[in-house]
Amino acid sequence: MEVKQSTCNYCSIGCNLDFYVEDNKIRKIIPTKNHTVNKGFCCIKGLQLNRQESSRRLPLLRGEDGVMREVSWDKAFETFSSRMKEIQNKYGKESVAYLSTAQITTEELALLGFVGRTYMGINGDGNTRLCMATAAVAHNQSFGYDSPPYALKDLELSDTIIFIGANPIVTHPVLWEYAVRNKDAKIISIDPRKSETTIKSDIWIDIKPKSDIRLFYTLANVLIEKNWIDKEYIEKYSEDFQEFKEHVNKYTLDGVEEKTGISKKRVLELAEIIHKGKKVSFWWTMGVNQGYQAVRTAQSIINLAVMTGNIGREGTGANSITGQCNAMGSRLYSNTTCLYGGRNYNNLEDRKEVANILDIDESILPTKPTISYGEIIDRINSGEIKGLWVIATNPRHSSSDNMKFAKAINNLEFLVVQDLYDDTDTAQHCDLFLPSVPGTKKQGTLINTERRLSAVTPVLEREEGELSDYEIFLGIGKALGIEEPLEKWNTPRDAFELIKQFSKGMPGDITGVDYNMIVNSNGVQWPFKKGDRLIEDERRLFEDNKYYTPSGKVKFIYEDIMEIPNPITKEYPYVLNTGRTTVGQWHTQTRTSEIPIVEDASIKQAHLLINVELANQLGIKESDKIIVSAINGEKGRFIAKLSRNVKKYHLFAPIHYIETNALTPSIFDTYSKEPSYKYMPVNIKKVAK
Ligand SMILES: Nc1nc2c(c(=O)[nH]1)N[C@H]1C(S)=C(S)[C@@H](COP(=O)(O)OP(=O)(O)OC[C@H]3O[C@@H](n4cnc5c(=O)[nH]c(N)nc54)[C@H](O)[C@@H]3O)O[C@H]1N2
Ligand SMILES: Nc1nc2c(c(=O)[nH]1)N[C@H]1C(S)=C(S)[C@@H](COP(=O)(O)OP(=O)(O)OC[C@H]3O[C@@H](n4cnc5c(=O)[nH]c(N)nc54)[C@H](O)[C@@H]3O)O[C@H]1N2
Ligand code: SF4
Ligand SMILES: [Mo]
Repeated sequence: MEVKQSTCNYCSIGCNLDFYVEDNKIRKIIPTKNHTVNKGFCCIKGLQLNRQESSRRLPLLRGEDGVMREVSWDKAFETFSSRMKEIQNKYGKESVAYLSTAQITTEELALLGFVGRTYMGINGDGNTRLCMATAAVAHNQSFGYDSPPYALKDLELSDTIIFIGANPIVTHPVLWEYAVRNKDAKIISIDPRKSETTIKSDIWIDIKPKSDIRLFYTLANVLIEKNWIDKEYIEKYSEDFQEFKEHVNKYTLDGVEEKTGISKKRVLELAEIIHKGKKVSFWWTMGVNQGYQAVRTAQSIINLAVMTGNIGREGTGANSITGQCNAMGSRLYSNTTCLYGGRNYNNLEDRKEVANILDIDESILPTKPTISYGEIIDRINSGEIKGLWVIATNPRHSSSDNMKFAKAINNLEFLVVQDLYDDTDTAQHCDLFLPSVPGTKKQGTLINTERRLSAVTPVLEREEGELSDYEIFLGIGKALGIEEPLEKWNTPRDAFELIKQFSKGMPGDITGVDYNMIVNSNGVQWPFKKGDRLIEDERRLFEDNKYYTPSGKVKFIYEDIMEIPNPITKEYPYVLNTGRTTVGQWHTQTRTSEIPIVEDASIKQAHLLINVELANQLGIKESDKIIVSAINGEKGRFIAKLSRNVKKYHLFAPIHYIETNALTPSIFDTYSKEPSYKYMPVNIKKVAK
């Protein structure tokens, strides 16, 4: 049997797996032994990647009778091109847009950004906006570049690990293993819900939802008052600390309990734990990123790490954990929110350099970042956008306030969906369906949560007619008439070479990475410049205390705390929280519902965790049918699951069911435009029998 090593394309850990292949079938999958990242461990999703198969080989086109019929790839590309051009000619260039993903390879994202943003001249945003936009903006503003600073190994080296709005036991099980291997560390989990991770932590800080920023400003104030700060570090390597100090002065211990639910005593204890820790690391995910004041909350964590000197050393860091397999590839190389490589659309030098590399005229590069995911949906509903291309994401299910997307579908003249499956909640409504092969038949690069480039290697041969997303983008590009400029993009390997050139001189410089270095290997973290030698397998940033800001210093960034924009009311007295619930289920379940062992263990219907006491008060029993109504006017049917792990005022719905996002708000962070998925006033009612 042949054995081929490749990278799992579900979550951002980027586990490496050995695929045992015979007769073009995957017979067995085993986590790669001794791999730096997953050390012979992985989760159920990686072990079942053999189940991932496209539902069809050829595209489907909706006929005038409304029926979808198979067509040739040539016909599909030609139809895409003519329909999109027709719409652009009639309503203007920006009447077409795309929504993409962080679940395809970096090479594919770069090519999509070239065809879509540069040549079609359209807006295109990724589901990364729903996920990592907050961390990206926080990093850019504070560090001067979108740069998660850590190595996963820092979890093993830390003496105090603080998880904030992160549930890695469910969402990043391999990352949790790093924390578990560290027998000496104190683990603290800050989450309004008693999650799987808080149960296993030493301390649960049961914070009121969306009050993290208040807790962190108060902690900063206490640490300053007690002189528990690293003055030398602050003075030498940071800027704007004085102003920050004055800012947090007003966030005293008085009132902290009312705002955060955490008593003065516990805040003091937490301050002392941070002070006494020699290597304190902070790890945050969606409980922070998805909020109306999320960027400033993320920065309040960065500020704590910097002021206590817990950054740039082993076991420390203000560390944002990414979500999807290629969040970092999408953030830096999709040509959507920044020009390739984290460059600036307005910087003439950057523009010239990228145009040179691509051998095109600088003037055809986009001149500004894309409008956001939410704005694209709004513009469909206002009639400005008429053509939409959806790639490897399922917005009918996953977008916030998702009935808005349902309405948008009706407003579109042409909807194209490019996915593995033709029956996703979004694909069911499309006019043209473009099937891509799964990751097991692709070649390219993923960039994991610790900035590690790792190869996706085709473990299976493709059958006749099967195309990868890369080839679909090429096919579309050629049908649009982009011939010569695409000659530089013939293969994913060509794209990889272009990506390397985009990175030159940037903080994420990878000019020293030869593609062969990331195949059958431990991968390579960025930066890795030409001439660099791989001495250490696991590296963190800022060990030299130099940041990527113009001054070279890390910036203290802060702001007055906002009032909750959608507070609870008498009519909607409970807060709805949402998130992941099982290791086996992945987002909208299109992929993981293929896995029998996951299906057998999953609850089939949308359900809601309700505090036992509250349920008693409302006369709701286990598995009763209930109606949840939200302040946006939407309603949904759920099954009640009684739990002692949620507070009385707080309800929790898994995101894996389409009903949940009918109830999430159209409220976004000011700077990142990431949706505030985890806070929505709702009410519940038992369905009369
Ligand atoms: N099995 C599985 N794994 C996954 C995924 C999946 O779908 N399934 N998705 C992947 C992706 S793309 C992502 S982005 C990650 C997400 O990974 P996580 O962020 O770990 O997952 P979530 O469940 O969305 O949210 C984490 C926690 O935030 C808490 N929270 C809610 N509001 C607040 C608040 O105001 N403050 C604080 N401190 N906490 C709050 C929730 O109660 C929840 O326990 O998971 C990745 N891994
Ligand atoms: N209420 C609530 N909603 C949320 C969140 C939350 O915490 N709460 N989290 C948000 C976050 S962080 C995220 S990341 C989003 C995720 O939301 P989505 O991106 O909509 O979720 P997925 O189910 O992963 O959808 C990915 C799609 O890509 C397809 N696909 C997989 N591989 C490939 C490929 O190689 N090529 C192509 N063409 N298609 C492929 C899959 O079949 C699937 O249909 O959900 C967001 N929605
Ligand atoms: S989903 Fe994440 S943890 Fe599970 S095997 Fe894949 S990369 Fe590893
Ligand atoms: Mo995500």
